[in-house]
Amino acid sequence: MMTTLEGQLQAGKYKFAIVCSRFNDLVTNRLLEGALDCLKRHGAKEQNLQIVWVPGAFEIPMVARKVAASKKFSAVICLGAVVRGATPHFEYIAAEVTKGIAQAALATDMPVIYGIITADTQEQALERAGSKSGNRGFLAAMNAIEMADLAGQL
Ligand code: INI
Repeated sequence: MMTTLEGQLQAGKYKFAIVCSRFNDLVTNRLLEGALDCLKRHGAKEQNLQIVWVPGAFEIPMVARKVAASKKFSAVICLGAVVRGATPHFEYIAAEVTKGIAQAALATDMPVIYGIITADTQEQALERAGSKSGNRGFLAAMNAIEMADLAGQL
């Protein structure tokens, strides 16, 4: 008989850490609001939520990995905004945070969710943080709930 595994969107029994970067905080505060809104609307309890601030997206992977390795949480949600400037800085930061988040998940066997906006302009970033094109923080939290539940079944 065929069996199917999939995570349910019920957050009540899970603990979540949110690693959020302060750089571009006009955008990241909105991502954080979206993530918290999603978690609470899906039943997460306030006492089971931990927010960890870091200076910039570059710092997210190391902190996410440490938080994931503590095994105190069911999933770690990473929120940041990398906005293109006049220099190649953007490419370096975007590449490192992307690779680092994947490594944090693989190294700890823990859902570490990628809620990083990469955009050409701050306007584009804001569009993805709740103004025009949804809120990537909300979506990241939704993915975290599903993955926390799926990981529990594996
Ligand atoms: N950090 C970001 O989160 N977003 C950016 O767009 C960004 N840019 O473009 O410079 C950025 N830089 C800071 C970086 O993440 C580190 O905090 C800093 O380099 C110290 O390690």
